[in-house]
Amino acid sequence: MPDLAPEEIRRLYEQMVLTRQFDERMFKLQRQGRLGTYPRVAGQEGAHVGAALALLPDDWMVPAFRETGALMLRGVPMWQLLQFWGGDERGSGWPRELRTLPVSIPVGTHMLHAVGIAWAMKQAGENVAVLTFFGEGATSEGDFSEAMNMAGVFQVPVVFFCQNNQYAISVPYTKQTASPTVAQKALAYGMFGVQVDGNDVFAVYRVAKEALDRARTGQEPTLIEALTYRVMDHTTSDDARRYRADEEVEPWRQRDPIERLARYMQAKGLLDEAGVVKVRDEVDQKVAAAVAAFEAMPPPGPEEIFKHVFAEMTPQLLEQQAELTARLARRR
Ligand SMILES: Cc1ncc(C[n+]2csc(CCOP(=O)(O)OP(=O)(O)O)c2C)c(N)n1
Ligand SMILES: [Mg+2]
Repeated sequence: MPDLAPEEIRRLYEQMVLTRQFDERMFKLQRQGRLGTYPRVAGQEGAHVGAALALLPDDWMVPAFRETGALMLRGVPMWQLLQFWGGDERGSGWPRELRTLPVSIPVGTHMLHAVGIAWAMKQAGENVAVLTFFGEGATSEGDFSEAMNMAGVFQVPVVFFCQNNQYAISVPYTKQTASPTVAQKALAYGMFGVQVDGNDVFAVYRVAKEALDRARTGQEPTLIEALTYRVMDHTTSDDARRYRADEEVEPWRQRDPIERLARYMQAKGLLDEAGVVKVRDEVDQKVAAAVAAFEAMPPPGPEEIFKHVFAEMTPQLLEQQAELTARLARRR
């Protein structure tokens, strides 16, 4: 057991339930046509929330796309995540002080950014660590190899956190790699690799904390493989029943990380039936408030298309922007 006070365990539980219910709501909103494609995280909260819990405020987080709970724990507002998955560019503009990069849809490319940030932090003499998330499928990308290699050679304070959920869309682990584990890939790059039960939030928190401490104090990178399972479809555009049987999924549902945490807390007298209902109701209200805030926001104006594309706009684009703004002003 890691060193967590009862109050911290209760907050962790609330955070995981919040992640689950928000994820569920995102799915429903997508089905109502109010959001775009969304990758569900249900069943993987133990892995990514547990890891993000070990971050300190000055550390950096570089996510992939299946870490909704980690982003929320880091302080990204729910309304902004709704904006992002609703296709609104403003949804990735979260506060810079969160030291959290935007969602990366391109598989694996962000791992290089994580190494770059870690290297920069080392150069600057800042004792902070970088935590980057990715799936097991991403470890077959060249970017993974380049990022791992550079981190090993330059000994930068980065923690590579793989949520091995057994699938990359329809491709199962055994068709993805001949390596028996993801963790052992660390060896080839001269770094420490560790495998952990990704549905045990305490175990994840402990290994992530150890790795982040090692990064901060010893400037050593680590690869963590959290074993978990994608109980849902790949995204809302997928139907996993077309390539896997219910019998395969069911045992993983039994290992649900939130249920496991709740059972532990009940055994320790930290949670009872009334507590479960209370948390669910409070979380429901938070999610409802976030959805209401999201829906009350006016859509971005057409002139917004010029933003977030170039660091410095070209003279021609500036001219086009002025023209469009003038035309819109005339119409309004
Ligand atoms: C560079 C790139 N190639 C392909 C895709 C299409 N794609 C999206 S998710 C995905 C599978 C990713 O699997 P994994 O890394 O295991 O993450 P998971 O979806 O299981 O969380 C693929 C191939 C993409 N987004 N980017
Ligand atoms: Mg995967």
